[in-house]
Amino acid sequence: MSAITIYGNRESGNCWKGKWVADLLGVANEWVEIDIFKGESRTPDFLKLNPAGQVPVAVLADGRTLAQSNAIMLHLAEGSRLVPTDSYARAKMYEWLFWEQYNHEPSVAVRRAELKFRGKTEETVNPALKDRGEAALARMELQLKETPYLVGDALSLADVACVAYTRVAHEGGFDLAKFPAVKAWVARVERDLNLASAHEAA
Ligand SMILES: N[C@@H](CCC(=O)N[C@@H](CS)C(=O)NCC(=O)O)C(=O)O
Repeated sequence: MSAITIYGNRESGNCWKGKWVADLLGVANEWVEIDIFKGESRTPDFLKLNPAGQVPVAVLADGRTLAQSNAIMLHLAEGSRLVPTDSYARAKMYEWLFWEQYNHEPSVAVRRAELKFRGKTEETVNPALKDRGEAALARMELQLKETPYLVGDALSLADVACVAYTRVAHEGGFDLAKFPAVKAWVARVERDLNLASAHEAA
């Protein structure tokens, strides 16, 4: 695949996903930092790239644009080892991708954003986010007690999507010690993606 440009924010797990996949698969990529806290994702120029006003956005070599972190990963990883060839395994990967966006990110990532960037405290943050986030981590624990990766024995986009905010879950007040299989999987996937441990860096 030819080079892509990723418009992203360095604090955003959604933005890391496409960068990690491009790096792992050897797709040349350029990163353009967008300061979402200063409104740079709402300027007229940015809205031409993504009318939804969100990062990440990928711009392909021919100028076409693509938003939504999981769509960007899927485009980059088409035909690669990160997408299972077996149709059932591939559908299980999609199951995790959709689940991540509806159940995991809206609790684990949002609680982190509230505490880390929006000035909320353990006292003022929406109390429902903790229960919902822990339920999401428990769902992953159930699977990862059975298999080393979310879909069987091999790394797939399901792992890349779900690890993005799980590896920084402690910044949202979640304790991965309660989810030992998830904790071991985070270390495994970080190794596979050639990432330094986010937990130790914290
Ligand atoms: N479902 C989208 C979510 C994108 C998203 O929420 N982006 C956030 C950063 S993580 C953003 O751009 N926020 C700034 C804004 O909405 O103005 C994806 O997976 O790409």
